[in-house]
Order: sequence, then structure tokens, then C-alpha cells
Amino acid sequence: MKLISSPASPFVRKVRVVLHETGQTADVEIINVTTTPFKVADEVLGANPTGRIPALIRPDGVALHDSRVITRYLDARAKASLYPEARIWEVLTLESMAHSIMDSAVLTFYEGRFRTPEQQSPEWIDAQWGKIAGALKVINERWMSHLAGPMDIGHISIGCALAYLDFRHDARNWRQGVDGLAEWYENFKERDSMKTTTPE
Ligand SMILES: N[C@@H](CCC(=O)N[C@@H](CS)C(=O)NCC(=O)O)C(=O)O
Repeated sequence: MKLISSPASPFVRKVRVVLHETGQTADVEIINVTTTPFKVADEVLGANPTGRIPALIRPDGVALHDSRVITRYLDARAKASLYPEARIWEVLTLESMAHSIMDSAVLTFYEGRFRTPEQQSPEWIDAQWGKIAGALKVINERWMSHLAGPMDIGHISIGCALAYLDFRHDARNWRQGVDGLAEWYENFKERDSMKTTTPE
């Protein structure tokens, strides 16, 4: 299989962490591409008409996207139980919250990278950060017992979202006021799957 990738993408990283955690790294060739919302790489468009990464090309040539579909496919392929039936709605909600954090964080980064200073909106950037901060507060208040339990896709998604905040939005100091979550992440980031997928 081929994974259309970029090391900096938190969505790609999530897929790569799942590959490591489920013992499937040898089955996938990582194809790193340079792609932006304005200039989408051909390999990306060929695999995903909406021009986003990651996309996973299966041996039969079928391309899967987005990252949530890919990780669910990989979990089923490895029978890894990252989507436990007994708590599936909680797991999917936690995964969704992590994706909302990643969406806001990526869009905020794009605002600075791809738009001119005149086009950039500080109000919009603050609103995006407000969504992130609100989600972190709720996770810290209500989800720590889940995060203390056996690892599922929720843990991996939150771990990759927090890693991206460190990577692109370090100056925002997301740890402030969410001590439990910050402490949890200090352990999570030491996993081999996280260390080996750290963007340079
Ligand atoms: N919901 C998608 C989001 C993927 C996504 O936004 N990827 C970014 C890279 S981090 C991208 O390809 N952006 C290009 C664009 O928005 O045109 C997923 O989970 O795979």
C-alpha cells in the first residue's frame, strides 16, 4: 500500500502512529509530497479529488481518504481493537474533538503561511484558537478517566492533535490551565510510535 503523506500533517501523523501501534509499517510505502491548498500535488489529486492528505492507496488500487476512514480500515485489517464496540460512541466523540482541534490549528497555520498580512484576520485566528482552548478545557475536565484507560483511537487522535499544537503553535502555551491533560501528554509523547513520527 502507499500512503500519500507529508511529515508535518497531524492527520498523516495519526495514520502513521496507527501503522506503528498495529504493526503494519512494513506494509505501507510512505510517499511524501509537497502540496498546498493553492497548488495541490498531482499524486494527491489522483488519490483524493478534494486535494487533501492523507490518502491510502490499497493494493487493489482503490484510494481511501480521509484519515478517519484510513485508520478505521487499518484497525480492521490488523484486528487491533482501536475502536472498541463497548465504548464506541465515546471513542468516536473524542476522536472527533481531536479532529476539530487539528482542523482549527491547521487552518490557523495556513492563515499565516498562505495569506498576505492584509488578508489575515486576527479575529478569525482568535476564534479558531477559542475552539481549541474550549476543547482542551473540556477534555481536561471530563475525559481524563477515558484517557487513563486502555489505548484506543481517541488517545492517538488527541496525542497527535497536542503534538501539532507544540509543533506549530508553541507560543500559545496550550498547557496553561489544563494540567491533567498536559501530564497525560508527557507520557503519551514518549511512545515509540510518537517518537518515530516526530516531524523535523
Ligand atoms: N479531514 C481530513 C483533513 C485532512 C487535511 O486537512 N489535510 C491537510 C494537511 S494537514 C491538507 O491536505 N490540506 C490541504 C487543503 O486543505 O487543501 C482528514 O482527516 O484526513
